[in-house]
Amino acid sequence: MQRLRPLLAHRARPQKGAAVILALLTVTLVAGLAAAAVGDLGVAMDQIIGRHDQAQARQLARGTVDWARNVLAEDARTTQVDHLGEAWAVKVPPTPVEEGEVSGELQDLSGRINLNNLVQADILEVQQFQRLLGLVGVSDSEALTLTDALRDWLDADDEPRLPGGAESSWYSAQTPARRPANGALVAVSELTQVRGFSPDLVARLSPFVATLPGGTSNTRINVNTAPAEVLAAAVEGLSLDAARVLIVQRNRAWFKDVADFSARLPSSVQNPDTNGLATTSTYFLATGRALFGVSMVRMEVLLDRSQNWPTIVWQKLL
Ligand SMILES: [Ca+2]
Ligand SMILES: [Ca+2]
Repeated sequence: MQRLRPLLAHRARPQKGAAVILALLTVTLVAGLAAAAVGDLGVAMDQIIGRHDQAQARQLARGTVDWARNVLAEDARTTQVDHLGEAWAVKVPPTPVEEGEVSGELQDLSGRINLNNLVQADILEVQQFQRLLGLVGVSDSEALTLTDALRDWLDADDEPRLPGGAESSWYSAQTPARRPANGALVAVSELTQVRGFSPDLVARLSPFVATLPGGTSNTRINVNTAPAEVLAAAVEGLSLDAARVLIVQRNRAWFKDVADFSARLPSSVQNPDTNGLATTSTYFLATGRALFGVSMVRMEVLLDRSQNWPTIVWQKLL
């Protein structure tokens, strides 16, 4: 019994989180439906059932995103550290509301490597990305070429880096011809446009990378939410096996701060560079799904919590 108790205490947390979230969700959705009802008055005459359901479903999906922003704001107000045992990390399962159903989840994107940071000439981030490529099975020489090509895709100029870069001279000669973005990536899927990034490689990288705006200081990697591959890529000398051990330990006791993380690294890691690391998260992807009558709506929103109230960077209706 003695040994069981801490385990049970740990398990109890997500359930409490779920209760809090469902309570918050109900409040937001009722408010959302009331707003939708008022909005309906002006267009009532030309509404057919399908369009009405579509509008209600959209409103419900928006409600789940408002809910997500509330949960994140509350979290920022009450905690200094972000980890996967917190209320925001609890998925809302399909939950009946009125004539429909909603579900949603928040994904932390600060536990990933931000591809857009590669445009800066920061050697640490370039090496982190190259280590990540190695971890998903890319050879060292190919990793160098891929990194050059990606940095050319992102940077503003049209001068190919040597030896592995590619700019408009290369892309315009392809079939079909295309142009490098010479700017930030918005979605990870855009990576397939960059020379050398096959759909298969992009699929292998996808769980570990993000395309976030903002400079390095906003997109430090949260060691409390990063998967083992990202930790191993982020810290030179940390093997994937050692990173997996750290994650098991993290599930029992979250890293209080970056110093705590450094202290718990294996002795094989000498003088870790912790500049790009954090125990807090700034960017979250909120996904809301709503069903109303005959309509289903899925909404994705990128939220920036650098101020306490999360702002919307972009939103997509799917
Ligand atoms: Ca937190
Ligand atoms: Ca360029």
